[in-house]
Amino acid sequence: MFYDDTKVYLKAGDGGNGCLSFLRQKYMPEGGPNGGNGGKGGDVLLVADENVSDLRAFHFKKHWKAKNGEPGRGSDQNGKRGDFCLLKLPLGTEVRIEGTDTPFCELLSHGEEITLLEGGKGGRGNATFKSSVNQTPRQTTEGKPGDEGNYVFTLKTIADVGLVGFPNAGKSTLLNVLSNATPKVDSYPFTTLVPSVGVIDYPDDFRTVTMADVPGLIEGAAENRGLGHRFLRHVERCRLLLFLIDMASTDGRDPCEDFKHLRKELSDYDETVAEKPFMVVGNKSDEKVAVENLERFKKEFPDCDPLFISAVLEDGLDVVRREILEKLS
Ligand SMILES: Nc1nc2c(ncn2[C@@H]2O[C@H](COP(=O)(O)OP(=O)(O)OP(=O)(O)O)[C@@H](O)[C@H]2O)c(=O)[nH]1
Ligand SMILES: [Mg+2]
Repeated sequence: MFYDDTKVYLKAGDGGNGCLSFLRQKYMPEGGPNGGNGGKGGDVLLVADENVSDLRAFHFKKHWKAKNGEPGRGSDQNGKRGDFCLLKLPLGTEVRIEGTDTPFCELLSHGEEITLLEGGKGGRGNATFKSSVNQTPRQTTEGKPGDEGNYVFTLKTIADVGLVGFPNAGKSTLLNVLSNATPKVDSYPFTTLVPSVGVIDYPDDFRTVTMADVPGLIEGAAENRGLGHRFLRHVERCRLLLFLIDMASTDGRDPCEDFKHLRKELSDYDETVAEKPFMVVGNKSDEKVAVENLERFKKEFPDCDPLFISAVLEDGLDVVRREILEKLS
């Protein structure tokens, strides 16, 4: 299983109460006030960690609390600060307050840290109330409660290019031959169930580009057919979409219809995703029927200018690599 969204309840620590105390020593009947302050409650911190791949930790444990500050004690001892609670989140996590639509914050680069909830302030001990007119104050204050709230974490993969296509179009095969990633390839639909990201190396340009393989889309994904379209959140951050079209009519499908359906599913999901820059690549050029289909496709979508490749034979990949770089720069 891959966990890419979850709800959590988070609570920062309460501040410790201030202490009411007076010095009591032999031969010092009038010892002054010596109640210490309460410690501050621990904060709830979020940190982006590249070693965390999904949100499973928060799926199985939904309540996370930082420690309370300790109360102050006599002899002017201040209470200890409460320990913070540090949540390690995968890169690309978006944090929302439950019930709101706008992201509260997002964690994009390794090591980025955010204080989400502040621990409550510690209360004042009576020693702090001592003044020239009040030598024996009996006042103290209570510690303040720590912030709390219900939050939604959503993981949105970070990659430059997102692969979009029907199941079995060859998306994983293409990522395998273009990048260092090794997603599973097989002839049944929905082989890919979790997004994976590969790095495409351009040694001559001293550059790398990241590409995300996401599960296949089908017509009606917006109405939850197939795996639904929730996986499209993993192309939301991509700057370029690569539509991979099966030109060999595998499973009796039609490449022109496929392309129309893919575009419609994207619009149904989110107009801003549908309007992203894109390129079209026809796959399976090694199959006979692919050539005819390509011609038909070009006639139907004259502005598209699809590239034509065979991912298994690794034919035509150089042009794809070049076009990706051009479209990204
Ligand atoms: N003939 C031919 N078959 C290909 C080509 N590329 C991929 N295939 C085959 O198509 C099938 C599906 O390939 P995948 O890479 O798993 O397809 P996918 O788009 O990742 O599929 P899902 O993960 O199910 O969405 C496999 O049997 C591949 O061997 C190609 O260029 N030519
Ligand atoms: Mg796949």
